[in-house]
Amino acid sequence: MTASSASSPALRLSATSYPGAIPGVVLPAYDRDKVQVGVVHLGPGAFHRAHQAFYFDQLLAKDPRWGICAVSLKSPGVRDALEPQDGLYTLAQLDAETTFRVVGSIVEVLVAPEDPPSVFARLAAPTTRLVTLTVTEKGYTLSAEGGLDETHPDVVHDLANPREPRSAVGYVVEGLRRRFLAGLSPYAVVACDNLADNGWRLKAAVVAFAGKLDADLAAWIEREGCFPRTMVDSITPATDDALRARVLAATGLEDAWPIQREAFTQWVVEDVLPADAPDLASVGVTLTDDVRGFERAKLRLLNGVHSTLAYAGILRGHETVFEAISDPALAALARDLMVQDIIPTLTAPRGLDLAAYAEAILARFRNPEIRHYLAQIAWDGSQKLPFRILGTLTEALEAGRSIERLVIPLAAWMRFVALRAKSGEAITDPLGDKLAELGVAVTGDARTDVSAFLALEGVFPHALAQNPLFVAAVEKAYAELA
Ligand code: CS2
Repeated sequence: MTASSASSPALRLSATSYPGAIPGVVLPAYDRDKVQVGVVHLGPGAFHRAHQAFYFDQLLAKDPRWGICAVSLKSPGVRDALEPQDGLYTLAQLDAETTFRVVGSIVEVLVAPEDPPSVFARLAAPTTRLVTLTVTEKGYTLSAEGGLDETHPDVVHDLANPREPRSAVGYVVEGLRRRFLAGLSPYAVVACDNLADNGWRLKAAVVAFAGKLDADLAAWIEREGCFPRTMVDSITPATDDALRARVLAATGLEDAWPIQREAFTQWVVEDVLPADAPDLASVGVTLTDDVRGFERAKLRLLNGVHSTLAYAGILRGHETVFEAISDPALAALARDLMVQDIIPTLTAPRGLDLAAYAEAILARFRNPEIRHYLAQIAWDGSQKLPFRILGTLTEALEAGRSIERLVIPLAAWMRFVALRAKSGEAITDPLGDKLAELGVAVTGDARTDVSAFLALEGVFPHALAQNPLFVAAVEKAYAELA
């Protein structure tokens, strides 16, 4: 390296600079100028860029129709980072083998609140065949009972102002309304978040929302709408400066927002997509009529145990998943939960050996190449725990099995909330204010503390919160975590 190149600032990743990336970096294997938008994605956070955008990046090498218009529903951060990079970003796969890939599938980034008409135009375009979503659990605006939460402030707003929506459901409905009026077929809506029966729940919420505006529209969506259920999986820790530096060193190009993930990635989609949908199977997506089996197994084994490690791990002073799973007590808890408590509630999809699957998940948690912060997984506990733990727990109760271990993540979450609140740290959760209040007020007395948490609106279904066996088990676990 010459003295001048050592001191000159690095080139920023962009359409003109990327061909000059350090050899070995995987580059788009297609002409980006020929890519058309066929997919609108709502919520282009790290997971979307690690996962669905990676599959479309491979698909574009075979078929240029499936470029992505990424729509941020709230903040301009992704657009501000990616626009100067012509939508390009680096995906670092950090595992036994490390690879760096420049992903080119996002060809447009819109910030919905700044420009709703452009979002509607994309949604209503005949060429748009797929709308995918990663808006996290809370983005589905569902009630604890699972239907559309009509009291949610964004839903209330969107029903009053359907042409200026804020919520994902509001956008999906307005886009569908325009297609309905134009005599177009609906786009397929592919929910890619960790919710049990994600597509079904979304469809029910969309139909309920549309029904408040126009009964014909609701009937059309009910009849013609395609909302496959999916399972998505790839461990994607948040981006940090260490990753930015690593990506710069490996590619020779500066990237304002690279993404990191493990090598493992899986996307299972219910096999109901229309014939003119992209050929996802050709890039490794599993299309199946048994998505439920895959989705339950992943949500309960991986995410359920992730949340357990997050809360119990933080209480034991750990920072990352790797540290937590290296703690023998937590490793034993994780394995016992999987083998003794969760697997008995699952029905294995054809070809999946649940015991081997659980072991493979534990091995992924032991990946030393990534620092996956427990604090990141701990976010939004009020939204995640119902899907990750309460389903397993309710079924165990119904079957008369022990729930002794299954209540540990719940009790650990309560202790975590109290710890954060009492030290004045923010709790990242849609119920954050309420949780902070509760956490400050708890006294350590298991009976009163647990009863205050179980009374939280929208987290614990009423019947469960009233079940004496459940209440006693949570109290015991809570007392033991003192
Ligand atoms: C994690 C998930 O942050 C979390 O809550 O449990 O993001 C998890 O890493 C992914 O679902 C893995 O596919």
